[in-house]
Amino acid sequence: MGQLIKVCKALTIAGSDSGGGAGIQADLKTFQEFGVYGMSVLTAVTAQNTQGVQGVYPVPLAGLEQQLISIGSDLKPDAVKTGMLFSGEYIERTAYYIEKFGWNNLVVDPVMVAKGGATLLGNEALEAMKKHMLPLAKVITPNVPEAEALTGMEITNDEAGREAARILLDKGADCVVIKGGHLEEELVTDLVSNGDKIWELVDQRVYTKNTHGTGCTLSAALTAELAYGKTIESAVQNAKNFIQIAIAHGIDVGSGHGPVNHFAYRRILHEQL
Ligand code: PXL
Repeated sequence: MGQLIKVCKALTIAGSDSGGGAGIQADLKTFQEFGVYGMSVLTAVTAQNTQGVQGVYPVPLAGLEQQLISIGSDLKPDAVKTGMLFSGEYIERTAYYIEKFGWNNLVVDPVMVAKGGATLLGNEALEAMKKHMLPLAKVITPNVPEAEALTGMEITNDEAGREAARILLDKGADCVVIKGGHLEEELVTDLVSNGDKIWELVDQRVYTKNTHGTGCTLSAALTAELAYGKTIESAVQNAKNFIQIAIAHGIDVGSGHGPVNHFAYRRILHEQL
């Protein structure tokens, strides 16, 4: 049998989470749920479970570069996302190849700290993120602490969020999604701005400890939607719907923060959960 439909392809450039909830595991699971062919370039391996991060082991720089070249010289991703990039040097090299291969359907999830506080990006890397990665981004998806780190301003209310979004657009991203999950309000409001307009995605907060992989999963869903050629407006809304259901049906494994449920959306749509 031949190919039934046009296959869309998405690439994640990120770290591995041995626990399976975040990082490339979350990204590939999410791509699969959206019916998108997933590819991965690993930056680092983390030893991790629901209790936290026990170790971070970067892939040698030459290995990172060769993976990028292997993908770029053969497979043409329709959309690309970055997650944990480990260091300023890794960011600079990754940005170089993203630009070289013309991967302009790019979602940058500026991952800095894991839940529980483990550092996934060195402090020195902040400047590299601003200088090399933000100008290439179609969408950047910081949470509030990440948006604060990238803008140098405190974000405690809607007004400040809008100002931070403006600053991030000025740094070169085409669209900014500032995720409101860290603000501890009853309604979670994500602020989206593309320069022409600002809008909000609002949903009920789900009170659960099983939220591991939330950021990775949202940005992977967004990437999958962009791989299909969806507009930013519908891509961010569909990604939000996907993550809301994934959080609401979080998986209670391990003794710490369990992962969000990557298959919940499909099972709710098509089957019983
Ligand atoms: O959610 C951020 C994140 C990204 N990438 C990897 C992670 C985590 C959080 O734990 O482990 C590999």
